[in-house]
Amino acid sequence: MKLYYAPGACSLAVHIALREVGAPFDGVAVDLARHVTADGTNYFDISPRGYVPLLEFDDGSRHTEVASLLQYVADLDPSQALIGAAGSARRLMVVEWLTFVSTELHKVFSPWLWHKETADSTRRAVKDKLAERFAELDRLLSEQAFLAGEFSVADAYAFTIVNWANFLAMPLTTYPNLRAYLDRISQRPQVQAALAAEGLTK
Ligand SMILES: N[C@@H](CCC(=O)N[C@@H](CS)C(=O)NCC(=O)O)C(=O)O
Repeated sequence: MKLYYAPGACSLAVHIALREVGAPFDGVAVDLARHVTADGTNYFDISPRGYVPLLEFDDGSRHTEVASLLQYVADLDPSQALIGAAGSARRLMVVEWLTFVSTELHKVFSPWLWHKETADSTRRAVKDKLAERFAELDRLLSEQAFLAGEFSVADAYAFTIVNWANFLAMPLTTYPNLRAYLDRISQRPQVQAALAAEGLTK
């Protein structure tokens, strides 16, 4: 299996999950500014939308969408510790949070805050929306360590996306529980390994 990724992009969530479940994979870095891989392949020939993450199976089939890939990867572990059994309340909670991160965080940050041409009014509205969502998470995380009980793929996704606030110089100082949550996740050995492999550790 191959994971197409870009350092620090949303693909990091899938990278973390693959390491957490111990699934063998080869990482292929993509330069998203030019949409090429290290060997010069035009990435649009691999991923028609030009997006990471993309998982390529050994039979050549290709699959995208962070929330779907995370469910697939979590199910590779027979214990399903990162997602819960089909039909369980834990599974519903994890999928609920995956959907929340995808629609209320990931696609609020992206593309708006990454595109310099985004109007200031849009930028302000986006930041206000994110502030509401961060405050909600901060309240929740004052009472629990992770989004859905124990660490799950939803936490790998939230960790990846909420950390973009640092890249975009959005201080998280008013969200101490959210900051502690990010620290807690960053200390997991497989998260450290994924960050190191992507060149993101200091
Ligand atoms: N709907 C996709 C979105 C993936 C996405 O936004 N990927 C970004 C990186 S975080 C990307 O590859 N952007 C490259 C581009 O816009 O050309 C998913 O959930 O996987």
